[in-house]
Amino acid sequence: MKDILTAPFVEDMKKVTANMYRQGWDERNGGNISYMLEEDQVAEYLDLTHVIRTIPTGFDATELIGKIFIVTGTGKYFKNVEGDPETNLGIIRIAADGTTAELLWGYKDGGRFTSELPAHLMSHMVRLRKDPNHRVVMHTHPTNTLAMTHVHELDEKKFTHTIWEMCTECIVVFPDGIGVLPWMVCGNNEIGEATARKMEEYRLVVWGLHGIYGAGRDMDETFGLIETVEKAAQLYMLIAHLPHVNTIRDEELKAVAEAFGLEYRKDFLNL
Ligand code: 2HA
Ligand code: ZN
Repeated sequence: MKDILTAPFVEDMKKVTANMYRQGWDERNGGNISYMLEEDQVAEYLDLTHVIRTIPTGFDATELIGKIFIVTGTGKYFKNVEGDPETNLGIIRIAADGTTAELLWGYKDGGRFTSELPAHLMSHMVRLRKDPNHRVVMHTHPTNTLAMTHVHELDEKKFTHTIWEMCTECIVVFPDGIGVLPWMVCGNNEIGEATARKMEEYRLVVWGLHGIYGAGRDMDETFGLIETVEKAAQLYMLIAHLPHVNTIRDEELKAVAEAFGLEYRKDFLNL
């Protein structure tokens, strides 16, 4: 059996949490990540018949029975993952009842998965139906994106349009746009269900006055989606109060999307 601390999926979690912390997006215990792993991949490092303990999830994830995820721990700080992955991360498998998580590794201090597990697993279910190669759900509190939700209408069409308008490549990175939820209580099944409903249409979901969710096939893609929104939101916060002399017009956004042969939210442009 190989040493799990050398596993590429543990390395991926260490690198991305450290990077997100350095961006200033994940203060204290802010943010959480879940990454679906292949059984074969995990079997190189862990005895899959050995369950350390079971933890109820509080919701039904029948579609994910047998699936294995590496997930950040509740109350844990992104800044500490790199130095002590076994305390700050856990590897769980959804048990045969669909409502229990079997802990295979991690949460060494008796901890458990993120309080946002409902939003994560419900989003995984929806995204896997859309794309069998989907693997990662990421939640974080990017500063400018969050600032923008204080001063911009929380309307999906208007929010996406403003972000697309900020830099030419936004429409190329997320032609499917950005879903937006109003402020809601976090950490429960209700916000999980609302997030997953948005994931039917979008790989990005903004939680008003809280943060953002991204979904993708790997860490780079998912981080890249969020990073691109955050860059555009930063531009918006830099220019919103200044006279706008130049802008990318809707015909130009359409021209970029067409030049890249993309299916995009045509109804989000005013043409
Ligand atoms: O895990 O970000 O939304 C802390 C959070 C909850
Ligand atoms: Zn949060």
